[in-house]
This record gives sequence, C-alpha cells and structure tokens, in this order.
Amino acid sequence: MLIRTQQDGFIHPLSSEITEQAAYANRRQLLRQWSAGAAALGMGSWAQREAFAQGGAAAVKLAALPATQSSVQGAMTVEKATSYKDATTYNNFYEFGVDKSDPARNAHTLKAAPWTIEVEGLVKKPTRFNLEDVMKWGAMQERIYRMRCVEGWSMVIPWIGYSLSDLIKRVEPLPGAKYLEFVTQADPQTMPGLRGGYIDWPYLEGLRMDEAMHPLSLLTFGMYGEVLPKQNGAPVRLVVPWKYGFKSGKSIVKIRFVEKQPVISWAKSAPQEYGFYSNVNPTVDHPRWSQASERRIGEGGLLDKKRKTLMFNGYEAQVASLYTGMDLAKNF
Ligand SMILES: Nc1nc2c(c(=O)[nH]1)N[C@H]1C(S)=C(S)[C@@H](COP(=O)(O)O)O[C@H]1N2
Ligand SMILES: [Mo]
Repeated sequence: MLIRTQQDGFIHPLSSEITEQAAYANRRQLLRQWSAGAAALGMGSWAQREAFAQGGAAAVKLAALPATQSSVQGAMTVEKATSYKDATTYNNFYEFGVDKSDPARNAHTLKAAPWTIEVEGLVKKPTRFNLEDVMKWGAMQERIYRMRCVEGWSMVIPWIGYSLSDLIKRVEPLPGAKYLEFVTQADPQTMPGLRGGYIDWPYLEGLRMDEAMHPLSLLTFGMYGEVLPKQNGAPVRLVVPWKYGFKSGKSIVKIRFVEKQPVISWAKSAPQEYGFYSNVNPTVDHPRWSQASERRIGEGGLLDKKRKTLMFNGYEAQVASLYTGMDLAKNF
C-alpha cells in the first residue's frame, strides 16, 4: 500500500508491506548502490540507511534537507541512532494530545507553511522574518544528539540545523538582553490539545544567553536527512541536548530577548517539579522519581535494559563550565 503523507503529499511505502523476498532483493541492490555512494541516489544518507534497515524500501517521506556533518565538539555521538519510526511515533507534543502516540496521529493539521518567526524585545531591530530567510542565516549541519526526557526515556537523533548563536548574532541583541524566551505555536483551530488544561498555552521555553549562545544549542529544521515531521516540531524547533527534552520547544513562532529569567510553561504548571534550568542530572531526582537511569527507546523488550543517565546527558565536557559555582540542586 502506498500512503500519502499529509505533509506536502510525498509518497511513502509502509515497511510492513514489503515481503521478505522483495526485501532480500532490494537489500542486495541497495548494498550495491550504497557502495556506489549515497549521493548517486539523490537521497540523504539517513534516508538511505533507514531504507536499508527497513529491508530495502527506498522511502522518501518528506523533503530532503541537505547538511554537512558537524565539527562542533561533542555534536556527533557514535551511539546507534533511534529508528525513524520510533523517533516519529513516540513523542511529547501536548498541543496534539498527551499520549506518546497522539502527535503522530494528530499533528497533520499543523500548518507548517507559510511560517514566520518574530524576533522581539531587546534587539537592535525587532522584526518578523520569513522562515525561508531564517534558514539561510547558518550552514545546515547534521548533529547526532542524545535526547533525555524528564520522564526517563531517551533516544539518539540525527538532527539538522545550525547553532542558535548564528541567529542571535544576526539579530544583534542589546546589552540588556540576558535571557531568551521561546514562544511556540498555539492555534486552537489546528491543535486539539489546546483544550487540555495542563499548560497555560502557548508553550513557553527559555534559555540564559550563554546557554543559548553555546554551539551545541541547535536551531533545528530537520532530522534523518529530511525536514522535520510535524509531530517533531515542524517547521522549526529548538534542540538543547544537555537538558531534559521539554527544554527543546517545538514549532517556534517567536523569540523574545529579555532582561529577566522568563517563566517557562512546565515550571509554571508545577514549580516544585520543573525548574528553569532542567539540566539532565542523575544526582538530582525529580520529586516523584529517580533520574539516575533511563530506558533507551528501541532497546526495550522483555528485559527492558536500563542505562545510567550521564551528567549533563553526556555533554559535561562541553557545558559544565556554564554552571560553575551554581548549586544545581537548587537551580534544577
Ligand atoms: N511546543 C511543544 N514543544 C515541546 C513539547 C510540547 O509538548 N510542546 N514537549 C517537549 C518534550 S517533554 C519533549 S521530551 C520533546 C520531545 O521531542 P521529540 O518528540 O522530537 O522527541 O519535545 C519538547 N517540546
Ligand atoms: Mo519530555
């Protein structure tokens, strides 16, 4: 069966439709093409790898987003990437429902184009920009990041984007700008989850200026060689790999440069449980559960192997200096 995805009408065969035999033939063919080079196929290497893993379906799902591999320190973990399927069907995006499977089912109503990003507050010239223009402000890089949700699961995802610092420099913050506040899309017409009262919509996130300027903070437009699927925060989101997943706001419409530490959505709804910093920290437990270990999505099954959670999610060498002298149990 061929299904038409809601986004942009690209056609994409379901892997379950591919017989073992066809898969075998295709695998051999792919292997040959693989050694001939991914570029020859005009597919991103991730799309091709994923196709290979699925037994040969040359699946092109969304528009390709070309990128070069990042040379930023720590940006390319060699851990095995989570499957595209898991990364796009096990999501938190409360605007589309609270179950992990809701966003994949419901986010097709998100209108990801045209899209604008408004830059507001303490910058030289507050302006509303078209996404196409913003996408040209930095060179697209692939970054393979570990992601750790506050709920205790983790993934490894090949993102595509450029350092948020490229955007920040571009809009010229004024000296008084100490924090960035990220405002995400809140449209009751297209986002059924807005009827739920868990969050005071729109979903808000924030970073201190030095965190936002850190080269690992990624303004993200794609994953697995393609543009972002809607459930993962199309068309533009944040990815901050040393912080719990909720700091990575999806479908951003506005960035405010402010003087005072902004109040973020989760801290507003449950201040004892979620703090502004939300750095991944195995030594500081959530009040209702331990943060010392995690379950890597895709490694589950009967034995449900657990991994030890790493300080700053494994990015300690890169980011620990941002927090020198701070009590991380108080500033959780
Ligand atoms: N706008 C918005 N952004 C959001 C969320 C959300 O509910 N709404 N959930 C956050 C949480 S809790 C996590 S773990 C990550 C999940 O990102 P992923 O689905 O791409 O893995 O998105 C974050 N960004
Ligand atoms: Mo999360």
